[in-house]
Amino acid sequence: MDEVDVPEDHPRYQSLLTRHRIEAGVDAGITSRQGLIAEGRGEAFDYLLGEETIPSAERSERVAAAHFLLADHPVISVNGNVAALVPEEVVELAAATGADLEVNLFGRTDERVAAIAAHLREHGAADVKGLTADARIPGLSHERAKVDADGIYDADVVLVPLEDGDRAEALAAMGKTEIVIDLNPLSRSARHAAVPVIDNVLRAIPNITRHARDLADASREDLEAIVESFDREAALEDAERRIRTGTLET
Ligand code: PTJ
Repeated sequence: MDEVDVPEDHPRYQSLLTRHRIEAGVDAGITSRQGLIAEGRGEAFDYLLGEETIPSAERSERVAAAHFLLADHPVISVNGNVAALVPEEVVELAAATGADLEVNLFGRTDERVAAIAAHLREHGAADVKGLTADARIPGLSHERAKVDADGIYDADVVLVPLEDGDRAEALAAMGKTEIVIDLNPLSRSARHAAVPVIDNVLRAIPNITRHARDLADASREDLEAIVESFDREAALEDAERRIRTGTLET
């Protein structure tokens, strides 16, 4: 995909680049048309958050990295927006943490699953799951229930970037730890996540990778201490406060 021809000093450079990537994702059969709407919604929240990683999100990102490193089988779930926005970055996160990448779509078609898997391989992924879809998440009636038996179904930690739905609850009911990246702290997924990361996926994925590399030699005890000290309610409240009042936790 070609990047858009926008001068880097344009005040909305990042936003225009992001929109272009989503548009190009739709043209390439990777992103759904609903993905355009999701992007618009995300942008509005990002604008109110100051288009930066707020301190509580940075803490959530470190906790997410610790969960990845403690996990027996971590999986990164990839949808059409994630594939368009951060293909290389999810491949790097998977490499830094030993996680699997699995395509999981709300608007699932075989063509789109295949296009996303090919796109991830072009960006360096060795193995992409989600094509077999030989297991189901209990209690979900839509297409996101379709998962690989040796992928999300078997995972103990699942990273779900960017969706607003009921999968977080269903995965939690299966005993999995769910890390959700979503710019909306009021979204259903964020509110049900063990670790809500209220940040743009463009910043959150590289940040989690950086923390994972930084924690690569940490002991299990240290990683567990990071996980146990996390306050998910405070992370959600802090992001909501920033959006509503423009102020951060003191
Ligand atoms: O590729 P598919 O078929 O699986 O479909 C994916 C979409 C995103 C279309 C589908 O999951 C959907 O419709 O999602 P929603 O209900 O629009 O929710 C998307 C959530 O992600 C919203 O809460 C947005 O605020 C948030 N969001 C949008 N862009 C970003 C984001 N969060 C983090 N980073 C972003 N760049």
